[in-house]
Amino acid sequence: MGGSTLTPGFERMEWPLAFVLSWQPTRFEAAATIQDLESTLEQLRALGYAGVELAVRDPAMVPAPRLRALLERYGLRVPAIGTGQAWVEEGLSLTHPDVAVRRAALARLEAHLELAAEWGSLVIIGLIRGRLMAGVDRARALEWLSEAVAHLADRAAAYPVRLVLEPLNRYETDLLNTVEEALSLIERVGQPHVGVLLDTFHANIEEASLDRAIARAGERLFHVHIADSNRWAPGWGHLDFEPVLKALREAGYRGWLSAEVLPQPSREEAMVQVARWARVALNRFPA
Ligand code: LER
Ligand code: MN
Repeated sequence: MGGSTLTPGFERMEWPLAFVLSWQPTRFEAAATIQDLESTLEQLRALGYAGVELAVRDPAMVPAPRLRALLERYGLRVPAIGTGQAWVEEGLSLTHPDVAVRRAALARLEAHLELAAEWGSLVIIGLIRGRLMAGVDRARALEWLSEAVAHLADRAAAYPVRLVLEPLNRYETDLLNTVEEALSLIERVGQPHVGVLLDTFHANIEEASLDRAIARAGERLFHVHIADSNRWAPGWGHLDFEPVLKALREAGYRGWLSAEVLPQPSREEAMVQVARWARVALNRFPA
């Protein structure tokens, strides 16, 4: 397989499509684990995906040369690397009261930057920013977070790699739930290669309007996660994607649509549904 032949219908797609998988077993349920890497990549390619986004707890666990060879064989790119499992599985957080934990989180993200440089990926700062813990007030947590992001942004500029802050819903963190909050931290950091990742599942919970949130992010919108209201594949919940896609087009968005969905009713069926949805939805609103 490989080459540039696309599944019929994908020629007119405005945004390349990716599917989020977890490199290692995880408790984070919206990233299906790669069971058999090669057959999964082959399936993604056959369905017309252009990329696979990888959730990587620790880059030291990833056999980079083998993966690179497989990505080349199936013509897939890695648009972004998710880092949240370092929090979910190990408790690493950029805003932890213990300085040793904060340093470990920062060191882990430095390793993610190196991997991202090799793959040409964005690095996602999602759950690894942590949440407010006893004895830490919000101002202090945001100060630690902006210092950490500024430090990572300096490192990232040298590769170069871009960073994205992902607003997450209130049930997962109490630090940066909306695009507005992410933008104010980004402004504080003041670096052009730090932007926003909008996840339609989180934004549907936290934003007053998805299309206004996209417009507000504007040129700072570097990456998009798609999932329906229930975090199933688009089309299997009740989110109206039409205003979302129109807003992306109006914002001049040129990044990826990366499906971060529950592996329901199975990973394979979710992969097929995302591809089917993309074919219909994106052709309905051509550029
Ligand atoms: C990650 O992209 C995400 O959306 C969160 O729910 C968990 O990190
Ligand atoms: Mn997400």
